[in-house]
Amino acid sequence: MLTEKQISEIREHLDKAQNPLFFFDNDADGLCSFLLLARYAGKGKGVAIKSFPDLNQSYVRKLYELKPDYIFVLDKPLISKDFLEEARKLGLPLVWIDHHDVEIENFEDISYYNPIKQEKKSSEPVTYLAYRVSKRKEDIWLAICGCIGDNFLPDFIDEFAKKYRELWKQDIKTAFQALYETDIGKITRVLSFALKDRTSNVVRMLKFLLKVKSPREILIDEPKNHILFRFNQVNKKYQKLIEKARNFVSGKKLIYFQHGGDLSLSADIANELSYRFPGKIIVVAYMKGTKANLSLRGKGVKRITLEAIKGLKDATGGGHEDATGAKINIGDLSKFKERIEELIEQGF
Ligand SMILES: [Mn+2]
Repeated sequence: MLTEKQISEIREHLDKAQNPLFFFDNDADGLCSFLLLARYAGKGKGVAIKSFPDLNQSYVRKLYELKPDYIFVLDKPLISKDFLEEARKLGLPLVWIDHHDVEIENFEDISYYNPIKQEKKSSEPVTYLAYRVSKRKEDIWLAICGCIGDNFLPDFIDEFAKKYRELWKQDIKTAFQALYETDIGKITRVLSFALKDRTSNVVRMLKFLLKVKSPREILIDEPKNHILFRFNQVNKKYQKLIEKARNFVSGKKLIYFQHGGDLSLSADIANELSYRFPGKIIVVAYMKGTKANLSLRGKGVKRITLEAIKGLKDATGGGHEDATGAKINIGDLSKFKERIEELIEQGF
């Protein structure tokens, strides 16, 4: 948990910035963190980060294009050296808010906030921290979206449920239950899928979401609602993949599924499988070019992930205790899968 002092420091940075640029992870938590902070500040631009695992050098050009006076990086565990150097060269203050369990170098000129540094068991998503910073009650629904998208049910859930009864259901006990069974969950999935669109459409979506007054607007089924239109497009592909993935469920503890195509849906598929099939270890691979992007879910899956990528060439991986991502060469995929099977067998 960040202290009140840290929260007000972040607020001060936002107040000071004239033209902040927010780089955020390309998922519901990243997006909602950005929206909460930018809606509070009433200024600034957002860029979704598609590079993995780090915010890489390809984003340097955004600094020249958008000419910010402040950089905020949200929900991203790593920033490449080149990017940091460039930000430094331009004299831009950098505020980095994250919640992944990573060791990062201590740079004096970077304001780094991560609740895990105080308390290993901390698991609040960045959205939760951003909501503590912004404290805008009218944005509570965005705070809920970012939190449940990251499998976290925040302490202000009852307040939300009271205010938006029609977006909630009785007897919701877990974050993922909310994600898959309620209308606020559907809104979260809409936001997440709408990020998987052409850059120009994403920019348009961000503009809309910076202004939108009510969550209900997102679910209005009309032609000009491009966000919902995109969701329905992606969701069609997604549902087919989920159906396929279900065929790989067996008596074994591991559910392994891989897919290709133009859209990476591995994190979304892995999340839903982990909800539908509790107690399993889930591995979903998205194959693109020579690389496989992996999403893993399950109890203690971080240890398994790190062990399984050991020694594989150019492999990276990490994340949270029970939810990780990794990137490996496709040539190593079958070895990786074998290792995972062995590790599960050994009760690693
Ligand atoms: Mn994220």
